[in-house]
Amino acid sequence: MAINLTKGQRIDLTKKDSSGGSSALTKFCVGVNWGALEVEKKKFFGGTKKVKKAVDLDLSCMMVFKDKERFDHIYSPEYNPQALAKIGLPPGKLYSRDGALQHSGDDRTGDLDGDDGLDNEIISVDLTKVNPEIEQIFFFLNNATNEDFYQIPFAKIRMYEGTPTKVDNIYATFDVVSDAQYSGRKSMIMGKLYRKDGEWKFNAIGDATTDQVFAQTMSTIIREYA
Ligand SMILES: [Ca+2]
Ligand SMILES: [Ca+2]
Repeated sequence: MAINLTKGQRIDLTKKDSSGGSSALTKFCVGVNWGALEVEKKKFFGGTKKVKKAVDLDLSCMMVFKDKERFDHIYSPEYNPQALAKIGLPPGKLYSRDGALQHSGDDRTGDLDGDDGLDNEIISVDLTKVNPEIEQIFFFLNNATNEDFYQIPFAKIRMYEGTPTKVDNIYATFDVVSDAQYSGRKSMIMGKLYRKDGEWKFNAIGDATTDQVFAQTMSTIIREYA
């Protein structure tokens, strides 16, 4: 049964097999599923009607090396490379340099017709391929549109075995928008994978930050979490 994560919870990445033993969870997906907004719009001849409004959440990832001076990143290649260069950031890409993590691509609307049960942005992880000098992998979420997380009808994070198009076994889930701390916030640090005594573990950080754009979230991670 899937673990229902609460903010700040730390878990081992082990799974029970059918014979009662346990093994390390090394290949899995981290996915985010979210819904578009429904807003009231004034009709021309009076009255209102409900219309859908796209919500563009961006799932990104930052990998921190042992020395905390070198990093690798996954964020949208659609972010303006000139604007990134001005603040010292490399262009976006959808994979990690070691090939261990791969992003499914930018979803810019969320579910327009209600919860489809599928994740809108997914990062596939293979811990066996992670560069041995990388010790922390942060997952974070930014809203590229204007709403705060609390207004979004649903936003759920989960870790599961399978592929971006096929969910085999849900390992852990984390419900983002049910918490009032997300009111007024457009950025959150979801959690981190980290090495401890040679084993990978996960910390469901779940902190909303006051950052407005993803680059600020990255510096918050380096400054306060790495
Ligand atoms: Ca997006
Ligand atoms: Ca969905």
